Order: sequence, then C-alpha cells, then structure tokens
Amino acid sequence: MLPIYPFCTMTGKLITFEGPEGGGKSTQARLLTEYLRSKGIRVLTTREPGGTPTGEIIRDLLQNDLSKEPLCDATEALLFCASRAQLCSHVLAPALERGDWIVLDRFTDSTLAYQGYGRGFDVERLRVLNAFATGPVTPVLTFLLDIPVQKGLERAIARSGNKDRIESAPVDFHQRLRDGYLEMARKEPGRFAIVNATQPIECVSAEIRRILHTRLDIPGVVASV
Ligand code: Z5A
Repeated sequence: MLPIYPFCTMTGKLITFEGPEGGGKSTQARLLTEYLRSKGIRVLTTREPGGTPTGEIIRDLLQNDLSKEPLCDATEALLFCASRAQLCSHVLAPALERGDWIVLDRFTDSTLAYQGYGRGFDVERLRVLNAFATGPVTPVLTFLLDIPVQKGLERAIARSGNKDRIESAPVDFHQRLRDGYLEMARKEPGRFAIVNATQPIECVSAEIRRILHTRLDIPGVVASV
C-alpha cells in the first residue's frame, strides 16, 4: 500500500552509493555526477541523512549530539527514516517524476547495515520501515564501495580530524556492518555492484563508469568509457 504517491510515473533513475566509513562515497558521487552531466544528463545529487531543511536538522541531531541527550537505538533508526521520508517526498520522487537522474550518497541500505547488522535490529522489520519512508522510490543501481574497516576509519578521521558519534562506535560494530553490506550485495547482485575502494580515486571512478555503462543505458551514448 503506497498512499503517498498513488499516481506516480517515475522515469528518472536513482543511483546510490553505500558502504562503510571512508570508502570515498562523497568523492565518487561527485565524480559520477560530473560525468553524467558531461553526457548531457540532468542530474541531482544529494545525501542522507539530510538533503532537505528538515533532514539537515535531523542530521545535526544524529551526528553532532544536538539534543545533548543519548539517542536510543530505536530513536536513531526512526530519525534516519524520518529524514529519508522527507527527502523522498520533497526531492527524490518529484525529480524522478521529471525524468531526472539522482546520485545519492547513502540510502536505505545504510539503515539495514548500520541499524540492522550493526546495532542488531531485525533487518526485515527495518525493510518495512524503509518502505514506509520511501514509497516507490527505489535505486536502479547501488555502488557498494567496500573497504576494510580500519583503513576506512583512518581515511574518515584524517579528513575530519575527529570521530563523530557513529564513527566512535567500537570496531566490531563497523565490522558487522561491512559484512552486512557484503551479504546484502551478494543476495541482490542485479542492483548492487561491489567496488574495491582501496584503489586510487581515478581507478575507482573508472570502474564505476565501466559498471554504469554495463548496467544502464546512457541516453545518446555508445557504451565505451
Ligand atoms: N547512517 C546510518 O547509521 N543509517 C542510515 O540510514 C544512514 C546513515 C543514511 C553519515 O555520515 C553517518 O550516518 C554514517 C552512516 C550513518 N556513519 N558515520 N559516521 P556522513 O554522511 O558524515 O559520513 P559517511 O557517509 O560515513 O561518509 P564518510 O565515510 O565519512 O566518507 P565517504 O563519503 O565514504 O568518503 P569521502 O568523504 O569521499 O572520502 C573520505 C576521505 O578519503 C577524503 O579525505 C578523501 O579525499 C579520501 N579518499 C576518498 N577516496 C579515496 C581513495 N580511493 N584513495 C585514497 N583516499 C581517498
């Protein structure tokens, strides 16, 4: 039952980037957006949590301890989904209906990986929560930028100089969510593409473009990268 979007016809494409900390999602989302724009495709790029005024406030709550009160795990899961519902309803669904492409830095799989495999919530229940938040907004292609936990955390900390609330979680939490991502990708090979994110930035982006052309038709472009 999808009461929010009863008559939608979504002709755009949603591409998501997922993975553990420090895999280079933001970097690669930016490079892919530039590449698609260079091919004349109308592309919107955004991130989760965030991407709307409400979502950015939720992001601050989640990452920067805004309420000065420990968040319980259920509150955390619901806040990620609340940010997602707002983004889907106000930004993603209208863009897909216009026929635009979207490059999105994290989406529903992050909730399954972090709150499910990481925090221990039942993954199938989280899928129901995700579906409630997204309605019919679904990725056609998901790049899993896979990186060993320690290396990814080192990169993330080197970039920002400190650990945020979730980055500060114990290493076994990060290991569980990385394993969870790999398990999800193996179960859904038609949507996921696993990319070795330990390669240099240019090698990762070349692999992403190659996969893109294998999986999706780029309007007006003959498949050679
Ligand atoms: N979260 C959740 O729990 N549940 C949910 O449902 C959702 C999210 C949606 C969002 O944080 C947090 O929320 C996140 C998951 C959780 N956990 N934490 N913490 P965020 O948006 O601030 O951060 P992130 O998504 O985790 O991003 P990141 O891991 O910190 O970074 P990244 O986007 O993967 O990488 P980057 O910013 O592009 O690169 C990081 C650094 O590495 C930077 O200095 C780059 O120049 C460098 N880099 C990138 N690629 C390379 C390569 N290939 N070689 C060498 N160096 C590189």
